[in-house]
This record gives sequence, C-alpha cells and structure tokens, in this order.
Amino acid sequence: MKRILSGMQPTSQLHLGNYLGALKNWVSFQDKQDTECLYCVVDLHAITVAYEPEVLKKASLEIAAAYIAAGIDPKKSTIFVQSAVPEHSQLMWLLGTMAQMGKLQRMTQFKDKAGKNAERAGLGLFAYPVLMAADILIYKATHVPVGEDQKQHLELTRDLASTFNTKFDIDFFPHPEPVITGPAPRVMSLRDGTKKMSKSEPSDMSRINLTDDADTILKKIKKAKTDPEPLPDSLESLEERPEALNLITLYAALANEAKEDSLKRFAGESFSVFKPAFAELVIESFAPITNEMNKLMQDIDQVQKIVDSGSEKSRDIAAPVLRDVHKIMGLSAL
Ligand code: AQP
Repeated sequence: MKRILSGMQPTSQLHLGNYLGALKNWVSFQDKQDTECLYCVVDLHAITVAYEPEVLKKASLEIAAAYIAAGIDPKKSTIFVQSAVPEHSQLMWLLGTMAQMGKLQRMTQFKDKAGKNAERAGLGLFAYPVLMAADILIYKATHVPVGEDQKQHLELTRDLASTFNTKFDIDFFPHPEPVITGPAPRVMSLRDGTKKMSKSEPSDMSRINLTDDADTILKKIKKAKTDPEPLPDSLESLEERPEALNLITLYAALANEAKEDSLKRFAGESFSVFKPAFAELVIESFAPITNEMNKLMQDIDQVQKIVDSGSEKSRDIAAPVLRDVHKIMGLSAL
C-alpha cells in the first residue's frame, strides 16, 4: 500500500504554479486502488514568515476549499490542517536532534527567503525542512507529490529517515519518494522567466492566482514579460528565451497537449496573438475551480467539518507512530 502526503501553505492565494506543480497531480492519485492520500494545509509552516493571526485561520480553510474545488474528494482523500495534529511538531523536535546544521544551511529555500537578513531570520524558517520531514514521516508516507522546488527538502527528509533508522538500528521510517510529475513541475514568474512563480513574491503581477477574475488574468498575461521575437516552430529555439518557454509550457499544460503541438499552433505569431489565446485558456481552466471555491466559501462550516474529520483521521495514524518513536528513543511512554 502506498501512502501519499503533501501540503500547501496558507500564506496567500494559490497560484498557477501550485496548481500545475502539485494540486492538479494530487487529484490523479486518489483513484488509485493501492494508494491512500493525505492532503494537508501546512499552517505551522506559514507562521515562519510574517502573517496576521486573524487572517491565517480563514486562509487555511480557503486552501482546504481550493483542494476540494480542484477535485480532491474528501470521501477518497483525507484533507486536514497541520496544527490540528500536534504530533507533527512533536516529531519535529525529535528529528531536530538528528538534523545537521550544515545540511540545513545548504537549503536554497532558506537562503532565498532569509535573503540578506539570514542573521535575523527565525529558527522556524531555518528548521522548516525538519518540520516538513516530520509532516511526512509521522504518517510513514511512501510518496510525496511536489513541484521541483521542494526536491531538496525531500532529500533531507530521506536523509533524516536514514539517520533515525541507522542510529537506532531499526527499519522504522520508509524513504519517501518525491513524485515530480506533470507537464509543468516548475512554473516561472510572469515577470522573470528565471525565477519561480511564488506566493511570497511582492508583485502580484508575477503570478496568476486561482481566485483572479477574468479581467485580472487578461491584464497580468498582457503585461507578462516577453521578447520582441515571434514564436518559433521548435522547442530548441526557446532555450535562450525563458519567458517565452514558460508561457508555452503553461499553455501546453493547460491544453493537455505536448509543448511541440502548442508551438506549432502559434509558430511565426507574435505575443500579441498568443497572449489573448493563453489568457482565454487560463480563464476557461480556472472558472470551474473558482466557482466551486466561491460556493464552498459561502458554506465555511461545511469546510471546517471536513478538515475536523480529516484531522481526527490523521491523528489516528500519527499518534501510534509517535508512541513508537518515543519507545525507540527511550523517552517516556505517551
Ligand atoms: N512555481 C512553482 N512551480 C511548480 N510547483 C510549485 N509549487 C510552488 N511553487 C511552484 C508547489 O506547490 C506546492 C505548495 O507549495 P507551498 O505552499 O508549500 O510553498 P512553496 O513551495 O514555497 O510555494 P510558494 O508559492 O513559493 O509559496 P511561498 O511563497 O509562501 O513560499 C509544493 O508542492 C510546491 O512544490
């Protein structure tokens, strides 16, 4: 039996990168007979950066609503909020005693997020990958579907699983496999084709949010950075044109076709022809999700019930694992 675990932070609205890099793929796992899916809203990660407590709770339910609206079925998958399962942070401390500072210092996400202020960054931001390892290992998850940006963190999780197993001479934690699939595992910013699309990027023009209306989507795409050349007829010719390559990759991913086919369709055309067609495709793809999300947000109690029940189910898996870890490590019985 495979067990899938993945999550998103309620730091802001989900964007096209979160959708194509992760969420869209999550939906495809829940119909597999041999796979159990756990999808979490990782609010404990969201507090490692500046946030408003009164906004966070609603944002967590909004992310849960986005999961459901995008096709995660609470009857098939477990949807829950991380902070409702205290075993995540309890295991994090235990794994933290085995995590090496040198390895954490090499995590690129910490470097990106802390920027020039690394000395002032909080311990939580630094230890983020240890909490992520706990999120996964507390369920003994075997597979973790993520975008390419999370690959390094997954490697650390596997490393911590090995360290634990070796230190206590036991085959206890599995080595979770990253599942980096889909036609757009790394979606780039609309303003800079060399940077990933991100919720925490200050400019909202750099991303397309799941909740953007049609006018906003069209405006953002029209203003997206491109170059003056027309679109070529081969992918090789896009190698030095990161913005153009990103837009074609996104078009193909949403149209469910190969990049080569999308390129053929627009070969020789300028971006003034491509961009409105791309905007129309994004609007069409997002509309059912946004409508469903709006409906769910009108019935927030229902979403709360779904995550409460998911959190209970998750605790039923997590609590015995933590009890076993305590026994193995010689700690008091829970
Ligand atoms: N640009 C991206 N392309 C492909 N996948 C992406 N993901 C995020 N950005 C891209 C995937 O989305 C999932 C959830 O991510 P997260 O909410 O935990 O945070 P993140 O990876 O740090 O994403 P953001 O948008 O950049 O959030 P902030 O700015 O709040 O940190 C993950 O599976 C991730 O791979």
